[in-house]
Amino acid sequence: MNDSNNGPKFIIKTREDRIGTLQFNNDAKLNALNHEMMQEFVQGLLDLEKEGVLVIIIRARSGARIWSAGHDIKELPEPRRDPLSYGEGLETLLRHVQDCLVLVIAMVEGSVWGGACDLCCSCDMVIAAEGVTFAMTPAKIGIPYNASGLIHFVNHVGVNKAKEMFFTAQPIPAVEAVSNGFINHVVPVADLEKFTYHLAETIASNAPLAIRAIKKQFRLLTKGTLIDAETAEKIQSIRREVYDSADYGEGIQAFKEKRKPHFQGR
Ligand code: YXS
Repeated sequence: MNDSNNGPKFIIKTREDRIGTLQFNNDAKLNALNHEMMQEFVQGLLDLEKEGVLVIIIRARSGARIWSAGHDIKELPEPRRDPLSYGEGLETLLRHVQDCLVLVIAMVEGSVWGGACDLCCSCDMVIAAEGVTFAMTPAKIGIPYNASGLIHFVNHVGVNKAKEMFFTAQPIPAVEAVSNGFINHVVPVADLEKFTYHLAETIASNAPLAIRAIKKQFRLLTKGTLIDAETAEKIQSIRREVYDSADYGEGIQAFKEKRKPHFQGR
């Protein structure tokens, strides 16, 4: 935790000239994204924007075994409440990253789980150290994920690879992630920081207004295909059946009790 008693507890915000850095600071819980941490993260993005940085780098501490274990499972809502609704912490965080006026780069060391993979997808670029893995695990826990999240993955890796990530919930290695377009570069861990900050400086040396306008256009163009109201309602009812189910509660309970879940399909 940060020393100062009233500063952020779970995020370390630093700035060097035009490059800002937000570092996860929740090692005891493998940088699992709890609500307080996500709020601090969003505040850090907004503060760095106000301070006039041109690029923000998101990272864990150097040498981290796990970059982030994803959403804090113990803070997921009880059954009958959408765990990924528009106003929930993770969704709000992902939109802030995508709507941030400056470029956001994920610098990844260690393994990445669940919603933290979507956080990487929501960044403008991802630079990973060799040995990094990405595991998309909602199906392991019983979570129906959500449409905007699925679009992130389809945009990055295409429908087939996105299905494989979600249906198997297995970690994919960085070398595969870079070949299918999920990440931009894989570098030796010793070069990760130098490579990422050099890339950030290169971007920061270009025209900020043009970069901002291009980022905004990418955001609008990658929101996914327009769907009619009925389809939107159908998607919501498909998802509701899952987070209303006994399986959803069982997945979370099994994690808390450190045992394999027994899904009944109801
Ligand atoms: O037992 P203690 O109290 O020491 O705590 C343990 C874990 O409970 C805790 N921890 C977490 N707590 C809350 N939320 C998490 N996501 C989370 N992950 C870990 O950290 C302490 C050490 O964990 P442990 O003993 O399992 O460490 P390990 O080295 O044996 O295994 C590391 C992992 C990451 C492989 C393992 O912890 C794990 O599988 N964690 C869950 C990863 C995951 O499925 N994340 C997705 C969360 S849900 C989410 O992000 C979205 C809603 S969704 O699913 O839709 O994508």
